[in-house]
Amino acid sequence: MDRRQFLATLGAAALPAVGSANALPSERQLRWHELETTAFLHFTVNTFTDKEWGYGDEDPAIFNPAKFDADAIVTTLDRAGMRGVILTCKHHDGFCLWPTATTDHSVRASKWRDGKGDVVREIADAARRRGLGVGVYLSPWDRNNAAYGRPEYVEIYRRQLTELLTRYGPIFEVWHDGANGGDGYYGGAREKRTIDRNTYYDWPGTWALVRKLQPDAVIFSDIGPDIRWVGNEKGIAGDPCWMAYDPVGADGGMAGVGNVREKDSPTGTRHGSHWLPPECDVSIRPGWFWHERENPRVKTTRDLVNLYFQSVGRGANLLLNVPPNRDGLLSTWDTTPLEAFGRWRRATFEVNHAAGVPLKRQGDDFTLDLKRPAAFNVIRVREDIRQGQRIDAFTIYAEVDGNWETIAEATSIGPRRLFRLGRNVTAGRVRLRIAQQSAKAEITELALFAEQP
Ligand code: FUL
Repeated sequence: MDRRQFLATLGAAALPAVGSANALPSERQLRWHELETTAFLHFTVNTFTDKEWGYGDEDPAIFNPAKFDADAIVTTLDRAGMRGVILTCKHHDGFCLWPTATTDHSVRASKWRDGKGDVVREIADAARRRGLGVGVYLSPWDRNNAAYGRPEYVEIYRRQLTELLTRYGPIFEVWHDGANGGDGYYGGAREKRTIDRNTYYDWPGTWALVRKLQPDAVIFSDIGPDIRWVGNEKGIAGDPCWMAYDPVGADGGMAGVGNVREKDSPTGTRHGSHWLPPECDVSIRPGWFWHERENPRVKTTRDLVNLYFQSVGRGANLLLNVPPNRDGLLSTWDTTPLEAFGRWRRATFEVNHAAGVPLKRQGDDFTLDLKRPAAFNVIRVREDIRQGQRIDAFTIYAEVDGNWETIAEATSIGPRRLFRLGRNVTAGRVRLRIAQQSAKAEITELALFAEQP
């Protein structure tokens, strides 16, 4: 079964007719769009060895985050406005952060909590206590496992996934990265193992397992089937940003996980046949794991705000990585800009000057009549994505002192589009005019905010 055949098994809600110019989102994708920002936690033996990719021969005893506090971590993420948390349950080094029955290479063999701990459980419970979704990252590439490269490993991978999807309650997202194969420890073989990225893992079989165990979870990979990689690790979506995407492989052939022409991914495919919205994964630090030397290089609040506009502001979701340190806590280097980002968001989006004001439609014009002029410098627009992404171009005008001025102009909207005007506009009437659309579109929100410091 290839990707197209697999997608065909998902049913009508997830899949418009192949070749349709108007791909539609599934209910699980619609729920995901509402999250806007989620957090990534990269945490494993690498945190203790100062590596980004562990070889697979790490002694599990080194994993000992003595002050690990899932509630403290999740509280910070919540304050930053993150609505979900995706944990690296297993990275390429193969060390499992939960007591799996599939390998001895896990927290069970560590010193942490005398081998009785379970990082996945503690993060999942803490996330649920604060109302955040729980997601799992399970690296397909496993540099520890002796069976890697043989068919048995794919069965082990699925058993690991089954444990994660049956023991920890509802999972909102399952994340499969595209780094695959190469040299590793592999149970002591210490050799290079190459796999065929398109066939080895039988991804459709794994996705079917996820659907069976967690039907509400979205599945992320370079090619979906629900959420696509945005094609860069900078946290930046394309402009325009189309939710539909028909990926092709790096060489122009069939696409697969770890085999996609990434320059197409930020923008997607206008009139593509599948709704496959982008997720922008980026780390708050240069690396994905915590390294002391990178402490002074943590992104600033200003960087995070810019990223928010370049990802969420273009209709994508932002997946921001914040790596716990060797104590098992987030460092104040990270929590300070994160909490400030959260404050900025709450303050900026608290007052919508258009709240309660009807958005009147006349032809392709949507007008807000504020009665009393309001000052704003951020605009949020949404189109009704339940009927697909229909708008190709639009302009926003404001009536300032009796004159209509153009204040913003863009192409795609989708689930949302944010504008940072860079100046304050005081207007009594604001109008959005659709300049081009593939079918009659509906604007569901035109909101006006004043950015707070
Ligand atoms: C990639 C991995 O190789 C990186 O280490 C990181 O986990 C990133 C999110 O995905 O494929």
